[in-house]
Amino acid sequence: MAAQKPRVTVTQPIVTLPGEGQGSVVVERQAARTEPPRLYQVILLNDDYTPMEFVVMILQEFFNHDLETATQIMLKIHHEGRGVCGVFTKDVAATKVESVSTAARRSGHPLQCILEAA
Ligand code: TYC
Repeated sequence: MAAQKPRVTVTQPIVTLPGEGQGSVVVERQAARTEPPRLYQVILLNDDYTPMEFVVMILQEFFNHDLETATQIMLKIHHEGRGVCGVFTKDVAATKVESVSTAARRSGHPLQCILEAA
């Protein structure tokens, strides 16, 4: 796996020791700069077997879409082969993929759910 880019930049305190300056110690602390978290799309893939109603239920239950939006997303996947269910931080996106995949397997459907960097 590729190395993660560090997301927190911490600037070290600057210390001036006695004898180097005016005989006093100066500590400057600069605020840590936190970059926003990377985001990941959770994507559903089309297949020929999973019932449309099951996909709509998944979009409502796991991604909090209303019935109309869930139906539109399901139809987009059905026609175009894939569709975005939502965008999340990595841990949340990975948990969604796991939960959807488990629910699909339990119901005997081949529905595929993946994540992609946004
Ligand atoms: N193509 C499926 C059918 O005709 C419906 C479907 C939609 C399946 C979206 C998967 O991610 C999916 N029953």
